[in-house]
Amino acid sequence: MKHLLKSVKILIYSVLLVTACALTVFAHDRIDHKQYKYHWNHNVGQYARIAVRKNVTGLTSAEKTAFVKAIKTLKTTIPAGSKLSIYDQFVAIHIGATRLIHNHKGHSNGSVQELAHENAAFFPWHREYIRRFEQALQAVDPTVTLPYWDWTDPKALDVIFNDDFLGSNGQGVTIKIPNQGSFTGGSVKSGAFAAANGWVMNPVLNIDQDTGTSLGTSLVRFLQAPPASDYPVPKKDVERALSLNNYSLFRPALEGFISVDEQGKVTPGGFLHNYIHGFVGGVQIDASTRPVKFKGLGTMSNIPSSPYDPVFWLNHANADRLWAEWQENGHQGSDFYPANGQAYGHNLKDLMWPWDGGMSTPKATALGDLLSLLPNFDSKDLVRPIDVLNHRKLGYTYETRER
Ligand SMILES: [Cu+2]
Repeated sequence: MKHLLKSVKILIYSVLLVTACALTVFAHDRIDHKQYKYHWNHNVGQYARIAVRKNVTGLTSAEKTAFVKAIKTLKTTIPAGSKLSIYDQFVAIHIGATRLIHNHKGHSNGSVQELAHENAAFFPWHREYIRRFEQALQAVDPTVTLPYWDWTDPKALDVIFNDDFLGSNGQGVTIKIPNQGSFTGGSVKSGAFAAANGWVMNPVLNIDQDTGTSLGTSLVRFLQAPPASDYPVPKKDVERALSLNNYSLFRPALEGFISVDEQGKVTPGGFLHNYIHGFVGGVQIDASTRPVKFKGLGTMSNIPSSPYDPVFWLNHANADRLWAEWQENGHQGSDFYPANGQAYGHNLKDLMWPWDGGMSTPKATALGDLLSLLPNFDSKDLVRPIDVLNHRKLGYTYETRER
């Protein structure tokens, strides 16, 4: 039974992840949102201080309040000429990155490509993306940094999913899972991220990639519904991923598409970062069909619009922290990132949309043209994986890297 459950888990997460990521990016080279101004520069000397990202379980209640307040400010601040708030622009960027069409010579075959997931650029793209989000938060409140969710920390659940922070599980929907019982989820009804308290998602951005239909305007969670119910993640699972020396194995292991045992045997599935998406959002299995069908239930399970659940930033800060740890533990620099042989955008010196000077464009969704919702990207705001290999040069670090 345990084995069966494990393979089901694996299948679920495979499906979940393939459909899960999308993004839209905007140039942050210089953003002027009336009272909030910030300037992006890769030169760390531009910053008065280095941002230290902390374990979420170590935040004071004042720090938690400041983080939530800064997020809510981005959600309600609409830059001049924009149809979207700053927060919604970040969501749109994530969606766009999951569905790019390349415009430039030699790559313009019209097919839709994933930039931010399922390939090498998963780590560098998200490093740049969440750092820009952190800077947007700091433009509101300079004391805020992104907390990380250490998946092996048993205390993290109570801290994160609490009405004094990111809100609790969703309510109002009961799902019956064969042999497991009944589980509750639905829209989040209390705390700062309830619709009633102003956390209303853009229905055109919150779209189900499979059906092309809108997933609505409320944050939805099915926390800890089987099969993604085990917590905490065993420390040995993380350590095993960190012990892999080859980026081409380390990346899919930590992103969570495979696990690799001590003998080097690879098992496909949904682990670590991917598992956490399903753990919060919930996934459903229809075992009566062949092949078995899997369906994401909540916001975190729909990868493209998953940044609408603020826990997204904590999950990705942890993935980034573990990449930084791996890098500083003997895998530093460009020798540990693929120079070539990957799809465009994923090689060491490829440009990553939206910081690519117009080389790629996100494909329109069934609900509309994403690009028309996004700001113009500065043609001089260019970022390649090689530019972000050293996180310290981006002006931040993790408390676990400073001990
Ligand atoms: Cu993710």
